[in-house]
Amino acid sequence: MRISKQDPNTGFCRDCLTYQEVPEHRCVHCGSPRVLHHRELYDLTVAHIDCDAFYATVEKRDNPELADKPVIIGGGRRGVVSTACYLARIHGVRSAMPMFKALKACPQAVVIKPDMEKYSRVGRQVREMMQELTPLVQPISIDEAFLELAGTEALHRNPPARTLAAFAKRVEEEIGITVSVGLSYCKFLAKVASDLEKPRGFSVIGEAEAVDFLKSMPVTTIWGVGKAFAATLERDGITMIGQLQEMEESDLMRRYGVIGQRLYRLSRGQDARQVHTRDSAKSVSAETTFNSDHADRDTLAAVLRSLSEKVARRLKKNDIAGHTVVLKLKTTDFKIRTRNRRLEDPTCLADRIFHTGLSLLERELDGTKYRLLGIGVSDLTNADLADPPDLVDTDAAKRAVAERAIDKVRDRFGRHAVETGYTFGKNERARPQRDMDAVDPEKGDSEAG
Ligand code: TTP
Ligand code: MG
Ligand code: MG
Repeated sequence: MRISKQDPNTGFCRDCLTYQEVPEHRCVHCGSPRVLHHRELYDLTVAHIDCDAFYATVEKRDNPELADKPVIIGGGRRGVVSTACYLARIHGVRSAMPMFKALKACPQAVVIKPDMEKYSRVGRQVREMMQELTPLVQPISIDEAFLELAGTEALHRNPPARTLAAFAKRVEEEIGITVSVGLSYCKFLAKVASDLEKPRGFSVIGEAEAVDFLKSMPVTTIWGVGKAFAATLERDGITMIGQLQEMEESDLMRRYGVIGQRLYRLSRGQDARQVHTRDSAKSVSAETTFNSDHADRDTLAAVLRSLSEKVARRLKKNDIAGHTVVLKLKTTDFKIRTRNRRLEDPTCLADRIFHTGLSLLERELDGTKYRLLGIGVSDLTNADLADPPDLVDTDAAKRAVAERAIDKVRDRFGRHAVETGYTFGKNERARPQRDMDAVDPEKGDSEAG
């Protein structure tokens, strides 16, 4: 489907946006080497935009003296690197590295404590600018989002590719930071593309070359395949996407369940996920008021488990997931305590909701008696980004697979066909549960997950 009258042989310069009739190496107008050419350049509409070394770039913007210095953002409570500028990365500094190790690799680095409020502000500015391109912006984190630009060419009088290049230029000029753009026909490859040429990158992956391109990439390129799951695959002799491309769908599904099906499709560049806007105003939760007050862990954990399952069931039914887990407690003197934790990835799994809720609950077990317990998730997103196979640990991944299996049994035989150790025989303790759909959780202690 042609979406523009542009000749596919025509490229354009990312610096001055001048169209280039012949695939010259440098721009005919400004001499910039940043000229884009691609057979499908004017057919592709799905973009992923990610800011370059985000926190570090913001700090460099605000202090020109740092421009030529290696900068590391981090420290604080956990003593790890949040991010490092590209100069520091040359020395091997990486996100999540312990700070002492980072400083061993790059002793001359300037270390700056994160200023989250500032980064949120800048992230919001970038997002607002994205929303001027299209209403279909799906934020993924503080510094990145997917954008669907189909149907925007009349508005911008430009094909999506050129609109995106103009956007990157505008972010540099008006906000003072840089972004990288990935353009493709699906979300998976748009995300892969945005990472290919960082910083200030603009990469295009078309339909024609997708399978070939993926063939030589490591399996970790696939969204959700992190360290733990990659190790599982490696044990089975699979390290490259090309190997997945040669496997049967049934074989992959037999080995890895639903994740196998995802591997089958993504390895072939098949990704039907749409760009969705995020509805962050709502939450899904369930709560229970007890017949008598409780302070002991076992009782509260059992109730928490069954409430988590209820929340998860509702999330799954609606194909949504929550990024933040919210625990709510009411003491005997009617004081409400809410505790939040933001997860690495959104979840729709009872197991993750429960375990996150339990760790929040355990800190409140100081002998206080509670008359109400609630659990929920907020920051709702579409379920397609939820629970990547590489959950924090392999045990959690196994429990996730088990949960999917239990869901299937329950779908067929009813909710009580399977009871877990935590809920078995304990459902009578509580009064009928009250649900609170679509309610904003009260603000409570917030902490990074
Ligand atoms: P990323 O987009 O993953 O990384 P980045 O923007 O720093 O660098 P890149 O150019 O590769 O995109 O994350 C965005 C911000 O999130 C990052 O600037 C700091 C923060 N962050 C952490 O605090 N801890 C982490 O482990 C990671 C990966 C990111
Ligand atoms: Mg980034
Ligand atoms: Mg990012």
